Amino acid sequence: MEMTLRWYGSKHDTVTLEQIRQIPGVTGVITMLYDKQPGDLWTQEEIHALKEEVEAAGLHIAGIESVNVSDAIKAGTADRDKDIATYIECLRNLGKEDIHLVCYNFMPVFDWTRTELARKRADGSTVLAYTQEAVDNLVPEKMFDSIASDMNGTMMPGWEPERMAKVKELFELYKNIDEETLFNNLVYFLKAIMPVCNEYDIKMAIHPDDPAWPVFGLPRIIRSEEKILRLMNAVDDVHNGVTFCAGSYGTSLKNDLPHMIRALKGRVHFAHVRNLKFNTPDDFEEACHLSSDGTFDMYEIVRALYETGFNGPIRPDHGRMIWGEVAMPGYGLYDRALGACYIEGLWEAIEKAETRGF
Ligand code: DNO
Repeated sequence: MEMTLRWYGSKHDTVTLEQIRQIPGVTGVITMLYDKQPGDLWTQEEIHALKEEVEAAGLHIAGIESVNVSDAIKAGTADRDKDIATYIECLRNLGKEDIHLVCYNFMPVFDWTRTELARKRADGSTVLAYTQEAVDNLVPEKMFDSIASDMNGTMMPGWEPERMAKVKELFELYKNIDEETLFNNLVYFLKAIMPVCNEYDIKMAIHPDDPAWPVFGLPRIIRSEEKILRLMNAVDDVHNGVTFCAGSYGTSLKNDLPHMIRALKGRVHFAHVRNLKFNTPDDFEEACHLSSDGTFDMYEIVRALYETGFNGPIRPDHGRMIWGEVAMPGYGLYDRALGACYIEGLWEAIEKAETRGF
């Protein structure tokens, strides 16, 4: 595995490449062209410039999160083939720049959904949190306003103001799309892009729906072992793979995370490792990465990755806001750096126990 950190680019991130380089064990970043809208072309020159900037800081691009998929592709409208052609061009340009991992999601309208971005915990840190009750009491158009004020002056991924201005229109677009149609649209998209992925050895890694159930009546299809395996079988190519996001699949306590990792052996290309603390099954908050602080057994999650031969990038995921840091909620430096070291410690202990035979 390679330890990495997500970085939003020098224009948007409060964390610098120089700081990332000093986190023990971190050698790569997961990044993107943050100003691109879904459906935009990423030129080779733009990708090259980003790559040079990262490499000048002594790091490398370990993967892209995300080349976002347009609503035309997700909803299967008349424009989808045009957008797929552009997506293929983006992949080709990434491949030419020697980038071989692309994370994406297939969630309609909203990317990940949290109802609080700064819930205060007993130790004074603040974290992202979710309660089903809050979602049930909110009209979808107000969702953006309700979180915009907590973004600490940053732009949250998946919550770009341009997109949110069109929320009503987007809901209209998905009015007649059920889970089966969305699934078929995803398969259509994957089948169309597999040739370029094979040509350039680009591993596509779908991010699960977060939370792992339908919100605001929108269909959500990547949320359980059964559903993700169905997708793996529908397009049975190693380039059709998975971002195993523990915190997203883990929102449903029915998901047995280590079991899922084992079931997906060979298809997990990227891992987001983080912990959640459930107060009730409908109310959870994002803990620090340690097992003892949350609900998941992080040792078992890392062990399942190790035992299935996972050799892609891992990134610590959302961190708490601690030590007075002001950053994009979930994406500050300090707590994610602590998370990276903790995961590295687990990995080293598991690896040494395995190779030394105790
Ligand atoms: C949130 C992230 C997601 C993720 C996308 C992948 O913090 O995990 O926004 O990057 O769903 O496309």
